[in-house]
Amino acid sequence: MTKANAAQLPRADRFTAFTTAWAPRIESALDALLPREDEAPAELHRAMRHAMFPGGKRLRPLCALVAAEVSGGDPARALVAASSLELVHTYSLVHDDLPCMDDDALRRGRPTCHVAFGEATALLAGDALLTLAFGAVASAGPDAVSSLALAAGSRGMVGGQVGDLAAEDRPGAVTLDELQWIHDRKTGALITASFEVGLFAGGGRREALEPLRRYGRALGRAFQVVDDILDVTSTAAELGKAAQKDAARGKATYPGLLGLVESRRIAEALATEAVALAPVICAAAGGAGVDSRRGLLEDLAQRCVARKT
Ligand code: GRG
Repeated sequence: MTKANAAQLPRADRFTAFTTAWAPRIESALDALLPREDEAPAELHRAMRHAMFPGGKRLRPLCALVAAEVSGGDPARALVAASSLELVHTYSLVHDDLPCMDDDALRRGRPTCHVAFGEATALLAGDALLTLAFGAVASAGPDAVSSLALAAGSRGMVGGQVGDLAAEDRPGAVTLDELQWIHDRKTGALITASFEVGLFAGGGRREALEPLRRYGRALGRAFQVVDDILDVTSTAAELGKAAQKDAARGKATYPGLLGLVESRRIAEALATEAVALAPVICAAAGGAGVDSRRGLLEDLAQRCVARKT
């Protein structure tokens, strides 16, 4: 989408229009990155593709491309690095679904990777997706690689997953602060890194980095609170994954601790916090098209809380 086109759209449509323009390019970039199904070892490559296509919302690569755009960089330059975020995210879903973790049979409306290919192949498909991600993000340079490594590792997503599993052993005893600690790592770290990687890869203005990080943290928190809410209020058919699973596993969640109404209020407050950062990010990035870029960030935040899947 050109800046001229974006400026003519009603503000609430900007993230939708951005997604319409970029989602097919994300699919093509992922398709080009993944080995073909007939390349040996074919079973492993089939499993990787099963996990990756058809995808989900592709939120993390879209966040990276939004970051490139709003920081004054070039989203096209960021496309391969943006795809690395989806590779890491999809690996985490494959491993998260394994019997030793959440033990789920449905993901993105299809049998989970281990149900379709067996546990060993699913484990290795996750490993291979993670490794592929680092090859892809390398195109954006050392800052992007460091950002992704920190977010994906024991100080980020994997650390959050450990906290999440440990919390299952003491249902009812997890505090709100502990829950936020888990969410910030399990979900928030990769979402925040998406904005960092997008700025680095797209060649955006470094002045926008810190406010974009703060935006990413608020968005990541809002996203996981909504995930907790949807687990209670939606069906598996709507989500394409198991529903009503958190309570059954004794997981600590926002609705479990605070109820649905208060959880919804918190998600909206977090989106408002992110929206308030939009003008700060655009001012730090400088350049033309501020209204359009601000609208893109505002709409992305609002879409994350209004989402149904
Ligand atoms: C290293 C053995 C090993 C396991 C790692 C890191 C990990 C397991 C799990 C990550 C934790 C995780 C899956 C967090 C949940 C985050 C979340 C809200 C996932 C759903 O994301 P969406 O809604 O999914 O963006 P789609 O399908 O749309 O991409």
